[in-house]
Amino acid sequence: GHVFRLEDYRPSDYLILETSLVFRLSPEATRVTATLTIERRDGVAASAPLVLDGDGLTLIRVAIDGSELQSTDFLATPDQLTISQPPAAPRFQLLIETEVAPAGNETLMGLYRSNSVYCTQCEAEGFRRITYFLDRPDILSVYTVRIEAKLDEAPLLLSNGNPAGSGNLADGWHYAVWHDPFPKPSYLFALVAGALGKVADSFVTLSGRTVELGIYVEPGKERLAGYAMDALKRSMTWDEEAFGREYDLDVFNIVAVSDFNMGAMENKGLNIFNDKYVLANEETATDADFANIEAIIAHEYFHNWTGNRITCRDWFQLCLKEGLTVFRDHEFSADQRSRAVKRIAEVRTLRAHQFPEDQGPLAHPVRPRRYREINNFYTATVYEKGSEVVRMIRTILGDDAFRAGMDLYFDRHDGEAAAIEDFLKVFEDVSGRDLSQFALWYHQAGTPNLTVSSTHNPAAREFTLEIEQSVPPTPSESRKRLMHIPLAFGLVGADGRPVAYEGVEGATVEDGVIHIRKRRQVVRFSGVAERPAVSLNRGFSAPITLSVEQKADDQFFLAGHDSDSFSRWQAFNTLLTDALIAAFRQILGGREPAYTARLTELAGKIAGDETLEPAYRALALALPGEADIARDIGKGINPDAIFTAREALALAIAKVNGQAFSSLYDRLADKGPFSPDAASAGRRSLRNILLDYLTLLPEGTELAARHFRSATNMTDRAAALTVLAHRHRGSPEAARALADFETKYGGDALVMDKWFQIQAGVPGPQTVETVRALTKHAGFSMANPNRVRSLVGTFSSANQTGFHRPDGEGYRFFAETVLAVEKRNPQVAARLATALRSWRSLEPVRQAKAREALLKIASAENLSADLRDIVERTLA
Ligand code: B3K
Ligand code: ZN
Repeated sequence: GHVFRLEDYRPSDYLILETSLVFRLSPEATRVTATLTIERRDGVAASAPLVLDGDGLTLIRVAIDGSELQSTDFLATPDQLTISQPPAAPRFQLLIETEVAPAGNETLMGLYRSNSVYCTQCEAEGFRRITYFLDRPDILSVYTVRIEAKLDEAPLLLSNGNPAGSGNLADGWHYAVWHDPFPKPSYLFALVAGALGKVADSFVTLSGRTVELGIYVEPGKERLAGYAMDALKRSMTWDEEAFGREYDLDVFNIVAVSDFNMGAMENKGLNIFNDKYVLANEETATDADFANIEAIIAHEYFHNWTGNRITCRDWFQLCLKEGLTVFRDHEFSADQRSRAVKRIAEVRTLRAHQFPEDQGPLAHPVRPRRYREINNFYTATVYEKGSEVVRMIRTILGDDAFRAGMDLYFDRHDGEAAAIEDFLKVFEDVSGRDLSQFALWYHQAGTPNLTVSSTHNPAAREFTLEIEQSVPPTPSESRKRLMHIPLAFGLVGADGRPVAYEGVEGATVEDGVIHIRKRRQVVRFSGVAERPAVSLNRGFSAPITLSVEQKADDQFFLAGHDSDSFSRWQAFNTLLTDALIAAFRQILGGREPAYTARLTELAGKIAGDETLEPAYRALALALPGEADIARDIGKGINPDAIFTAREALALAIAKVNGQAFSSLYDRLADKGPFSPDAASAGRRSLRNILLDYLTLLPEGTELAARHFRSATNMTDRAAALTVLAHRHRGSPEAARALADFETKYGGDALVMDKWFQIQAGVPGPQTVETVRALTKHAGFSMANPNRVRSLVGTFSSANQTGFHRPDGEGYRFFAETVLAVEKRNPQVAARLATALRSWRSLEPVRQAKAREALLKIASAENLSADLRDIVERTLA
């Protein structure tokens, strides 16, 4: 396949100032007439050919300025339309008529049908599946869209912008016209047509304009859209308050569809969502679902400024909109919920998804320099690490200068397609700082590591930190440059208070942040009489790994007393991880794993500490996941030994704290009506993690079954079902609960996803057979991304012992399934295939089997560009 390179960017010879589209919708043969106002860029020779992108298109006709072109005037293939001699005039009108078949489109890119609703997905390069176009994000055009459809088939006709007329046509057809005054790139185009139910509301902006809000869902599901609407209005208010950003059209619409390749899409004024991130009530959605809905509604809405008003010059700049918008949605959730809890959750996600990416064969910089298939770069690195980089800019500049920089960014680049350099420049301009070393965070892949050791000299009253940075090699980047790492820290005294110091040498230290810029820095704090415990990377100020020589006493002390709540959580989490890794080694050495009472008792103390929020306590009690432990071990991974170590620690904690956990569990029972708010969700999460421990003790199965039966919301019901299916697998109680759940929710595909997911996650060698059987279940479909991700995605990326079965059966099933999915939907298949990216860290037997599976995929015939790219990079 062709490799696209950042350095090859050049502006196009032609611009498309205006785009008028007429759709005559029909499932098998939709006619699309595009009339494009084309302008030759200044200085471009009149002889420059006009080359438009297409993808699988059928051309009907082409005309320029009203006259039909003869077949000798152009060259059309399904993937390109070339007009080798455009008119000499600098501006002309090009008319293109194409025909597309939405009904058979299972790629879910371009125009397709989901539950007989016509909808579109154009990012990144789907618009070229609708008409020939300069399908690149730096071509900004003003769109007018007329949609014609049969009234009974599609009573609702939506596109971007504001409504601009509608009416009836002959033979039971009707039409609607939409006009979007804001020039936009083609990837933000959207169309929806069908029979949908509507939830309506309105919002008055800061300057007093009224915006009509609509959320469209499958008819009959309107009552499930209330939470999403509430989240939307809160997002609109928040963006005005936090960033001074007001909404700019008369209407804002959201449509929920059942077949969608990712979470949602920020099309201008017409966001299209995976219905999983819209539909919710207590009966069908867990607290995690509510939190995701809130975050994704906010994320897509925030794109209106970061992505739509200011878009990307080219796809290498994807993080310009994605990293920044993730940062914005993180801040929104932190403000709406608990900042401390949110931060811990973010870091857990980053470590679970981005760290393994950055440490494996698919590692790439936040701003990549090359790609073969852009859809494979919507990654945790671009999104999550991209967000961390924006956060570091704020840490370095401080809140006020950061906000001033953002204001300048909106001011300076509104209406433009910008690059990362433009983004960094506004912060340099407002602060006078030099961010050139910092910019490496965008350009260099890999997770930096800091090795830290400390000494205290009481006689000299000096405390010294020795800090050394390294950045591991990543694919095609073997030599790394030194980074600028903002390391937030605290020196904590025996009373838990900050230890004062008089002076500091060896690094710039500002506002509790050490600026690491060199390979090795010795930071000396003078006037320090007592030896402090050192709390490092507070608030996770930098997305790095730390190797700290720390006394266990200090670590225990920080786990109980660090005033930075993130670092306090981290201290306990590190103690747990260290103990689990030691146990893993004991198990491999044929010994029984052993855990100290000091550790298991601390778990009890945290659980019962009423000064801490319940959600925080729940996060502390959640043991590091099997994959987290594997990542920290690094190589020679035997997932079965990790599983055994982790189960033994859970049991040890349960045994020591059984009584206390049990009475806390009783006290936390929900009283009163359900509320999805963060505090109530936090209490449920603490109670459900206590359940998890308690069911390891005698009569645990009965307790879990009772929890399941008495649950009055999906959070508790799904938690109990998980415990039963995972910890009490094979028990009659587990079988009964699974059957009950299926009977009750068999008709609700989104709820059944949880049922697939829970069974796909059951640890142990038998699960591959269960999952294989479930692919034949009536509720399962290889064509629906949510089903595939729930069953096959969960099995391959969240079931360590099941997927990594030593005989390779998990991998064989995986290879077959990836290839089956690929036939319909290459994008989803490629994403699924990343589950094997860490294959080289496995012990040799599994490693060989995993490689066989990858080779099997690689050698399949007619492999899509999407899947080929992932598999070849993974094997390289
Ligand atoms: N921008 C979209 C993602 C598009 C993915 C294309 N393969 C959703 C989002 O990040 O908001
Ligand atoms: Zn986004």
